[in-house]
Amino acid sequence: MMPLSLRALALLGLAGATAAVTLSVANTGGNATSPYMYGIMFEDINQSGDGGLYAELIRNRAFQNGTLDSWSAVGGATLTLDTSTPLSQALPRSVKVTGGKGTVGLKNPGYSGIDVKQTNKYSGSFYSYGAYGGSFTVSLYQVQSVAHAWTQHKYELRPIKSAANSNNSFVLEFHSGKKTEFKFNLISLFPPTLIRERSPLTLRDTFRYQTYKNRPNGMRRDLMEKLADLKPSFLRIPGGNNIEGDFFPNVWNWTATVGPLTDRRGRLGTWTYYNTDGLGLVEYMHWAEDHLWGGLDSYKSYRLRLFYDVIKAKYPDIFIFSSTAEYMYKESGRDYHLYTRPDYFVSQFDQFDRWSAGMPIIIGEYGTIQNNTLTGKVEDADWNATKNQWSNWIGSVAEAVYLLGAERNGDRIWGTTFAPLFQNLNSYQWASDLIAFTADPADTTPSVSYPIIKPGAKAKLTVLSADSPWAHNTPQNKDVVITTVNNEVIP
Ligand SMILES: *[C@@H]1O[C@H](CO)[C@@H](O)[C@H](O)[C@H]1NC(C)=O
Ligand SMILES: *[C@@H]1O[C@H](CO)[C@@H](O)[C@H](O)[C@H]1NC(C)=O
Ligand SMILES: *[C@@H]1O[C@H](CO)[C@@H](O)[C@H](O)[C@H]1NC(C)=O
Ligand SMILES: *[C@@H]1O[C@H](CO)[C@@H](O)[C@H](O)[C@H]1NC(C)=O
Ligand SMILES: *[C@@H]1O[C@H](CO)[C@@H](O)[C@H](O)[C@H]1NC(C)=O
Ligand SMILES: *[C@@H]1O[C@H](CO)[C@@H](O)[C@H](O)[C@H]1NC(C)=O
Ligand SMILES: CC(=O)N[C@H]1CO[C@H](CO)[C@@H](O)[C@@H]1O
Repeated sequence: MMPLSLRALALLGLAGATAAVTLSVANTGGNATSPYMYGIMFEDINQSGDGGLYAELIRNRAFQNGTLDSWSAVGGATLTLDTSTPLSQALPRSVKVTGGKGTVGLKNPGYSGIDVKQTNKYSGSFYSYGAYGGSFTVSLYQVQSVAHAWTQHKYELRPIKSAANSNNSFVLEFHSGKKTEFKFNLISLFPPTLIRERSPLTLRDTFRYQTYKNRPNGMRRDLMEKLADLKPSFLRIPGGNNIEGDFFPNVWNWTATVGPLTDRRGRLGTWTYYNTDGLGLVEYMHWAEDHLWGGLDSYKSYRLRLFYDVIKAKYPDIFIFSSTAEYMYKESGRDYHLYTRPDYFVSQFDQFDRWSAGMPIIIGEYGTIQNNTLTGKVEDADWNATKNQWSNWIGSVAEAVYLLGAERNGDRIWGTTFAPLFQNLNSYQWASDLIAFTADPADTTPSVSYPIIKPGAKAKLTVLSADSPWAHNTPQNKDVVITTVNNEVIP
């Protein structure tokens, strides 16, 4: 852990030569800070899970929402949804390909495209039903597809050249012959396995864009590396509103998100689209193992009372946070959210000083969503007005001030997570977000709120001493100039 003095120097810069801050730092006394201060919050909103972090490249791979959305026919064939021969109980629908002449098949554009580079090697699989002795061209290989059973086929793809951009589709084709009916399900494609690239200049090898830690059914490597770089101390999953669904049968039900993909029926999430649940509890647990040394389980509070006693009786070590700041039950912690304007964040620097001590609070969602008012009046966000599309420095620095106000209340604040985590630039409802991305990893870009979190998360304070510039006893009228110091080139 970095001692306070170094950290203070890293965060406190001088605004030119106009303001000087003299720090004298005592290394005794002071209040302990929370070891969990900087975490991450993930919610599948606007394709940040399916189509984002979850590395599956095929959209609507198993027709879970009951439509053929994203699929189109090739070679004059007809595509229909078929339920006569379920692949499994969880995946009852498949696509039936009929008619057409010569080479027929089906096509999928992925989630706003598929990144195709010559150096990549992809791996995938699909199930087929129907007698066939020919070859499918996804890659060339002989298949043994049989008449009255589902057969799984695994394949690898190695592009012969790179595409100009990531607006590419996946096509699965075969020769129609006399066969008039053929079914497919769980048509899946994952990013390359291991890619080694040698730089012609440095002759150094780099490995890139396989699934993170090379896990099957894994996560996008570029996005996970951005998260790992934050050294988060906890992970808040799976939401956000998305844990609830919009009505009861659609709640996130972890038991339906484990097991082989053929057992995952998926569900309609809160943010208008179907969640495949390929990114399920098992995958979340791997994620937690990868990044964390502490853990957090978050449950919706409307059933807090019901859940609390049952969970605590069985798992006394689990600490339970309710998902609202208004409601608390027994020893539960609270989850407080603030999406607002820069000046309002700054005005709330002392917000938690006024809350009672010893109540663990997670600031489970925060972020600047609008600019300051034109009149200069300090106002909270206007939920009727549009949100900023991008974060900006005024907002991010204001968030830093707010975080320092939280950090100095280590007896109240357990941890903080910026939200939302990801912005899929081809499809988003909420801005601004921490990390923007598209199908092409070269587009992955952290927002200016990212370097705000990184130094704090990397060099966690253990004790906030009495003479820290953001300790409680700092006179409110004393000028403290806070500038962010960012010596890193953020790609
Ligand atoms: C299925 O998904 C597509 C695209 O995500 C959407 O347009 C359609 O409304 C969904 N249909 C149902 C029945 O959920
Ligand atoms: C992607 O390609 C499709 C046609 O395959 C085209 O309609 C669409 O405009 C393209 N999108 C972009 C962003 O280039
Ligand atoms: C959750 O999923 C399991 C397994 O699919 C099922 O048995 C159970 O009824 C579901 N619970 C709810 C509340 O939907
Ligand atoms: C908010 O401020 C940023 C940075 O000054 C500016 O680029 C953006 O246009 C502003 N947004 C609105 C909605 O005024
Ligand atoms: C937002 O809109 C609602 C209903 O349209 C209205 O009642 C409310 O006063 C508006 N809020 C602001 C801040 O304008
Ligand atoms: C330590 O916490 C107490 C209680 O919140 C507060 O009164 C005191 O000023 C804090 N000390 C520092 C150095 O922040
Ligand atoms: C799939 C999905 O939720 N798409 C939404 C993402 O955000 C855009 C912009 O707000 C909406 O138009 C889409 O419906």
